Amino acid sequence: MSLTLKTEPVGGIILDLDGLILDTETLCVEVAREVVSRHGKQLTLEAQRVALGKRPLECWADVAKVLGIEAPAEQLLAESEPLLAARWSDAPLLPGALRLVRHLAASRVSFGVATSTPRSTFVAKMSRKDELRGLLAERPGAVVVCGDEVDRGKPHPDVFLEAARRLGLEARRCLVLEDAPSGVEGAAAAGMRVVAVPSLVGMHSEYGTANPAASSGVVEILPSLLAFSPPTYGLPPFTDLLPPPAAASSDGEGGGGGGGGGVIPMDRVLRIRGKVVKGFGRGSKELGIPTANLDPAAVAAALAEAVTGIYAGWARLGSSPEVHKTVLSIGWNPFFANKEKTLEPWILHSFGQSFYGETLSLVICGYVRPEANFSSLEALVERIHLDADVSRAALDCAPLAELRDDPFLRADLNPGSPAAEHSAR
Ligand code: ADP
Ligand code: RBF
Ligand code: MG
Repeated sequence: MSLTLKTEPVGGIILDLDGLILDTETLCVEVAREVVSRHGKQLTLEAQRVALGKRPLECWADVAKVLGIEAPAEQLLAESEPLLAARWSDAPLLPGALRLVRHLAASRVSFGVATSTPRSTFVAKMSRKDELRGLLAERPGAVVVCGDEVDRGKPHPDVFLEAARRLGLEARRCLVLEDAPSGVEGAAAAGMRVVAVPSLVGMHSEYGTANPAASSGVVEILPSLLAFSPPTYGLPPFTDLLPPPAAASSDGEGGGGGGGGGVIPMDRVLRIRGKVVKGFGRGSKELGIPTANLDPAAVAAALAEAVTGIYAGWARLGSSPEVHKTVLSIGWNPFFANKEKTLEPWILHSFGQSFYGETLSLVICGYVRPEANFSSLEALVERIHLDADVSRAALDCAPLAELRDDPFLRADLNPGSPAAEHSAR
């Protein structure tokens, strides 16, 4: 993998749809489980991996081959279609997707979509996504190339080459954003550079030396679209970062990694309430940074929904009226190579004593940066302090500042109150 821009400036962006913009993978996996179980099989990760990103019939051919199902792919596809048709419009947007598309449109960067999805399914997927549909498909000059509009599907380059042609761009000036190995391979075969944003846990290794075909065009691997920074490719920076550049303190440089030095306000705020439990016991001891671990049941939904990274938010402990700023990490803590995904808030307040067993309420509203590895404990600690600085400043800015008064934090802590709750702002 090379981080150089290579020779050509980026002239435009080609986006994949499924697994990059829309979380259709969860839905497809559920339906695929149901269909293969009718044929006496269990869906494996390997079957998911090979099928990912391809056109529907080719997905089923791969799944049948990997699992040894004798029924023809056409039949499996026909079985899956009614199960999926009713659900396409429910597929959630992935974190950072709408923000990126809004930004590309507003800053007049050429962009289009190259998807394996057939046109009729694309329409179904967009049916309740009015803003996204407007930006992707209904804007003057919009380019959406669907899987049934080209001869060969991914991992062939056809869909990408057609998107470039319609955008009026040479392949070498296109940057492709893709989650699936088949898509990365197709984009590389088209002679394009690729930012890989893996959608399946553990797929990072796909883009290393283990799979050269899927790696040749990869210039960067990101945990989510929230970590994408357009200036890396000579494109205009996001304008929603907090604190706004003019208001940033002079010593705040290097704070955020979420696209260039600031905190990204989240479209979907996460609200969590749970009891504080014992963690790894190394926060205070090894780092001098205590992190309050919550009861696993209380954080399960947030762990499933949130992409890994460092976040900012508001915290309230027990029935105390005070609401404090907090910074937290959600992920695998690469420095410590944890085996479980955790959510660990460092509350930016001196309590003077521990508070195990108390109820902690959290409103998580800003994305700071992706998780990282560090060459030393000192470097990790220094970075966490920078995260705290940038989060403190960002939480003083609208729209994060208002969330200090979020009703979820104000709710009286009676036994009937929900343990966790998610809602759009
Ligand atoms: P553990 O691994 O058990 O979580 P830590 O060393 O990370 O232990 O310390 C976290 C504990 O320290 C919390 O559960 C809480 O009881 C206490 N604590 C004290 N001050 C803070 C703070 N500002 N933020 C988070 N936890 C704190
Ligand atoms: N651990 C990492 O391995 N990489 C990180 O980038 C990282 N960032 C963190 C940022 C914040 C704000 C906090 C509170 C923790 C972070 N940690 C990170 C987690 C740290 O390793 C964790 O608190 C310890 O493992 C203690 O359990
Ligand atoms: Mg801890």
